[in-house]
This record gives sequence, C-alpha cells and structure tokens, in this order.
Amino acid sequence: MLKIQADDLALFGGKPAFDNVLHVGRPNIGNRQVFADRLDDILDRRRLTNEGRYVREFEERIAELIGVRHCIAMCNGTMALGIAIRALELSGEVIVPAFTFIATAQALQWQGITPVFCDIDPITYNLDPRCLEQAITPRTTGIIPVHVFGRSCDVSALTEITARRGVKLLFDSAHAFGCSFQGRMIGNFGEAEVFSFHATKFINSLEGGAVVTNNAHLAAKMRLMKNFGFTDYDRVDHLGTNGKMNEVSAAMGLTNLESIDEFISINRRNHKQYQEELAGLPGIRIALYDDTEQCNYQYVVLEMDQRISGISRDDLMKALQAENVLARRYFFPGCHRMEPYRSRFPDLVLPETERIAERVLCLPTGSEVTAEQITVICNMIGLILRNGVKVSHRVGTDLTLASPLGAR
Ligand code: T4K
Repeated sequence: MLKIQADDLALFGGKPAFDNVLHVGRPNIGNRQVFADRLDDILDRRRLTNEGRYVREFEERIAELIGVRHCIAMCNGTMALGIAIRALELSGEVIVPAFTFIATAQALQWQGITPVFCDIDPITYNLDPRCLEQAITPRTTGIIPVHVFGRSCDVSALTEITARRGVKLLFDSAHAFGCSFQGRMIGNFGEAEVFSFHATKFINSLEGGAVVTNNAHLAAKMRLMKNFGFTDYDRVDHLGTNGKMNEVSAAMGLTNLESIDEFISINRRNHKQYQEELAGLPGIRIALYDDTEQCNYQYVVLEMDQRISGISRDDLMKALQAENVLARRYFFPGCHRMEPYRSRFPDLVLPETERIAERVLCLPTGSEVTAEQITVICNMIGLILRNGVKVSHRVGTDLTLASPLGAR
C-alpha cells in the first residue's frame, strides 16, 4: 500500500510497509532442481572437497566467461585476497582505498602488511589515481584498488602508474564479476584479480571466492598455496594454507552462473526503476553504471546531498528501517575509521571518502525484490523527504532507532 501522509510512516505509528524485512544482499538462487541434483551427485560420489569435479568445472566456466587463462576457486574472497597477496610477495606498505569492505585492508594486515589508505574519486567512488601517486613511498610494494559496487576503476591510469613506479597491481574485484572495462572483462587486469562469491554477491557459491590471472607461474603458485603446498601425496614444496572451495559451494556457484543473464537483467531492471521513480526528488541521485560496458548492476546506491534533501542519510535510513527496509550504508565510516586503523592513524583525513561515506545508502535489489516493492520503497523515500524536518525530529528522539542493527 502506498503511503500518503507523514502519519502513515511507521515512525509515526503507521503499519510498517513490509511485514518481512527487505534486505540488501538477499541471495540470488538459480535453478533449485539443478542444484539439488548436483547435491545428490556429490553425496552419491562422496567427493565433498579437495579438487572435486564441480570445483574444476566452476573454475573452467569462470575462466571461459572472463576470457582469462587461469582461475583458482577458493573458500571465500578474503582468503583469495590473502593468498594472492602472499603469492605476489607483497610486504611493507600496500595502498588501498578506505572506501571498501574491511576485508580489503584486513587481508593485508593479517599478514603484517600495512594498508596505506588513499582517497577516492567522488564520481566513481574508486581509488583516485592522482592521490595514489603521492601515497607511493620506498616501502610500497603494491596497490589493491577495488572496483567499488562493480564500477570499474581507471584501470589504464592505475596500470601506467604501477608499471612506472615498479609496484605490483592486484585488483579486489569482489563486486565486479561479470563487468568490463573498455570492453574487456574485469579479471584480465593487473597481476591478478580477486572475486567474491559470498551469499550476498550477485553470483554466490554460499561462501566462496576466486583469483583469476593470465600469469601461469602465479596461478601454479596460488594453486599450491591454497592446498597446503602439496605437490604430491606426502610431499609439500611450498608454504600453504587451506583455501579450498568445497564441492557444494562449487555446485551452487555453477548453478547460479547458469542464471547469470537472468540475474543481470533483473538487477538492471530494478536499477532503472529506482532511477525513474526517484527522479526529481531533491538532493538525491542513483549512482549510474556505464551502459556501454558490461555491468552486473548488483548495487542500487542512492547518494544524497543533505543540504538539498533537507534530511540526513542516516535519518532516511532509520525511517526506512522502521518500514522494514534494511537499507545499508556501505562503506561507512571508511576502513580508516575502524580498528586497528582508527587508533593507528588518528589524524588521517580522506575528504572524499568521508564525504561519500556520509552520503550513500544501498537499497534492496536482486531477484527477491519485486517491482511493486520498489515502487513502495520509492514512494516512502519521497514521503520521508517531504516530511524531512518531522522525520529527523522523531528519529532524533527515539532511542530504539539508535543502532542500524536494531532492524535486523
Ligand atoms: N572485498 C570487498 C570489496 C568486499 O565487498 C568483500 C565482501 C570482500 C572483499 C570479502 O569477500 P568474502 O570474504 O566475504 O567472500 C557483506 C558480506 O558478508 C561480504 O561478503 C561483502 N563483501 C559485504 C559488502 O557485505 P555484511 O557484514 O554487510 O553482511 P550481512 O551479514 O549484514 O549481510 C548483508 C545482508 O544480506 C543482510 O541484511 C542479510 C542479507 N543476507 C545475508 C546472508 C549472508 C541474506 O539475506 N542471506 C544470507 O545468507 O557483509
């Protein structure tokens, strides 16, 4: 039901717009029967993990889709990042954006490497190549840019700078599976690129990740490293760990991959609908994708300018959460404002990162969200904005709305 006046909002005693919570990152699920058949096959054959046939097939399909020579599937994106970092022998300092999921920084810190945070471009939200040049020091061994929300970094500039300055380039492409840069699929750039297939990602393998590369030597090294360094029964030739993907995850990944076109078209349709239905609201815009590239459209990111909208992003988020719309402020407050970095770099200021982290809000999309639900969400955003002063006052005085986790 569309809400017409402020009193209809849940904040003011109206019935929440949705009985069940609408999430950002609700998993897309492909053909259940196909997955169930694969699951049966895994159980029948009792090959649950360690280089089973579904993992191999998943790797082949990914490599084919991206047009890259090597794909090594792993148990999650963070482990995939960690193994790639180690295989590339990064050390000392590595430059990363702070506007990313904390895993980008943690994968480095976990290995005693210092992430050096660099500011972002305010339009693309990606690492700003101009800031990067200034952040490189004699201790810098590499950079890990992130294709945030699936919109590609300025790959050409980053490639040029890293080649000229003699540092390695590894991409965190957790959001950018199925996306391209200048017509070439993400996954072909730098020394290697890392994907995440976590449940919340547009293609999921329950938990999962992969490193892709065109470098055969690097690929062989990472393949060893993710399996304890085993080169044969009873023979270890390299330091390693357990980064393996299991067969059930691979079966889920494969099944979902078979629906990739459908998922993209749903995401694209949702994105367009939000864009159209929110058009004209003051101080609000939906971050655009470049339609001339391949995009997965997996995030609908609303950016708001409080000076024009008259209400803060956080107040809008709380008002939506009261309606059971669990909008998320990825990536607030920025990695540099989280521990251990907040304490280590208390004076670090990244103006664009901080400005964008205060302004963006991710809205529910994916195959679980219907067109009718999107219309209701857009209608509520309009109503909330039109009653900004009243909503902000209410939010400011209601302690139950203090934590975004309260709405889970
Ligand atoms: N690099 C980047 C740039 C990343 O964004 C990520 C992960 C990584 C590296 C590391 O990759 P992984 O090691 O995760 O493979 C979520 C995801 O857990 C995380 O994978 C993702 N990025 C990040 C952006 O989002 P949270 O802490 O927001 O997750 P959570 O549990 O709050 O879930 C988000 C929403 O999805 C919830 O409202 C509930 C819903 N949900 C979640 C799960 C797991 C479901 O409906 N069903 C589910 O099964 O981090």
